[in-house]
Amino acid sequence: MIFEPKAECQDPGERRALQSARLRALVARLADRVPFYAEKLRAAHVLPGDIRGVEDLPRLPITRKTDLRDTYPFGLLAVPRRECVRIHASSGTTGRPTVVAYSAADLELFSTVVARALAMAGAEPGMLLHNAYGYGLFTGGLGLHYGGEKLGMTVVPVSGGMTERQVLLIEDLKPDVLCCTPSYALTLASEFAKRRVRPEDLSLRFALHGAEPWTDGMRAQIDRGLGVRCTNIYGLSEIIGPGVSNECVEARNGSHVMEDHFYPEILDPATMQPVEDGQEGVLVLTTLTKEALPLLRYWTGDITSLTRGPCACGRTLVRMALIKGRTDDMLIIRGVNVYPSQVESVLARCEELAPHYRLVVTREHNLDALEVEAELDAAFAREIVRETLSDEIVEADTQLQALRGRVAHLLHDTIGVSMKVTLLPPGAAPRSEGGKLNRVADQRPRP
Ligand code: DLL
Repeated sequence: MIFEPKAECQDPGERRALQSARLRALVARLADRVPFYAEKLRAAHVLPGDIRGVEDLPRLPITRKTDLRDTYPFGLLAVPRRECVRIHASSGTTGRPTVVAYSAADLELFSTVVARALAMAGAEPGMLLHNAYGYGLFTGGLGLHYGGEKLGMTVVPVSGGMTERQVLLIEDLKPDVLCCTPSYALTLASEFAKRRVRPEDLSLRFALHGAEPWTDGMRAQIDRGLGVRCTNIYGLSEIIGPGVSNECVEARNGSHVMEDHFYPEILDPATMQPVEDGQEGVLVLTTLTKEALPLLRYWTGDITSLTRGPCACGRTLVRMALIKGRTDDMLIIRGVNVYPSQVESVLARCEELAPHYRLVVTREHNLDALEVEAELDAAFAREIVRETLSDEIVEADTQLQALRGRVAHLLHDTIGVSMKVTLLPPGAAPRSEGGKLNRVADQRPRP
């Protein structure tokens, strides 16, 4: 089902006219209400009346996370703080969180775009939603909650963590739809496997995963492990939270961006110029309709590409590829750019490995070195142990060595840099306990 067919299936030319009108109004409002932007526009020699439409976006200044930090907590608001009805925040890796604020109209927009996302993922009014995103300052829990209610679903506000209770509620309440981080979906799948609950006996049919990068390899594991057809949900607090884009369950071939509200551009990080459709670069988003905290050309740091054209679901909204990583995730290993998601895709091709791993970055003689700790698949490990017990230790060891060599070879061939591969016993790699999972241990000395 399509939640807002008129907007989601609009003729692209008509939509562009709407986006342009909204952009003109936005620039005028920012110049008028937000001193930070008034100053930025002046410095860029742009008068609000100069902007004809989205084709003029490259003339407008970029907004970065540091701008939000520098004006912390409420310096970028375009309405008085008392007109805001909710605050969220995203915890950065260091220092203060980034604080964002919503007017009543913004919350309405938030639940509308999440309702659209849920419908894209296969959800329908009357279905039961098991919401395992964290409630609180994080936008995931409350975002999916109000979106689910808006679509007409029955929402179970479980929040993250306490896996025992999650599993019990899924077995007893029989939800149709699950939402949580992809890494936590794997935790839930292995908990069901431990209890010998077969995926086909679970009530779940659809699942929305996001808030952290994942790959098609992980998607296959989740589909199989939970008996669902899962889709990608993308978003960030600064823009609204979840619901900036979502894959449709029909095609699962790129996430439809709610581009009538959030205008996407892809920029080459070296030249800062827009790239062609299909080319990778950094996603930059402009909020076309937000009231309290509108942002011009926000640099997400997320690497993806855009595709236009007809989609099996009938929507005309532009699609973005799965996020490859963030510019600040990128590791430079002996001159080669490596994203954790590339390593993950390679590991997913080896059936002797589980979808759990850790990357350890160290520095030796001024060169970065990458060690991949890949966890053995439990069934494969059992097989090896059986062989060991039957006095075929040499054989088992040879198998492991061969596997290590094959994985290292595959990584080198695909990514173009050699990495040390260590095999971990089942259960040894970090698991998600509900929130975002950090799979990279950076042990390089701090500059
Ligand atoms: O993670 C919002 C969200 C909640 C999205 C629930 C999806 C589901 P922040 O905490 O502000 O907001 O983190 C935003 O997380 O810039 C990306 O780097 C990453 N991210 C979010 N969704 C995805 C995704 C929420 N589907 C940051 N794939 C973003 C890859 C994602 N990375």
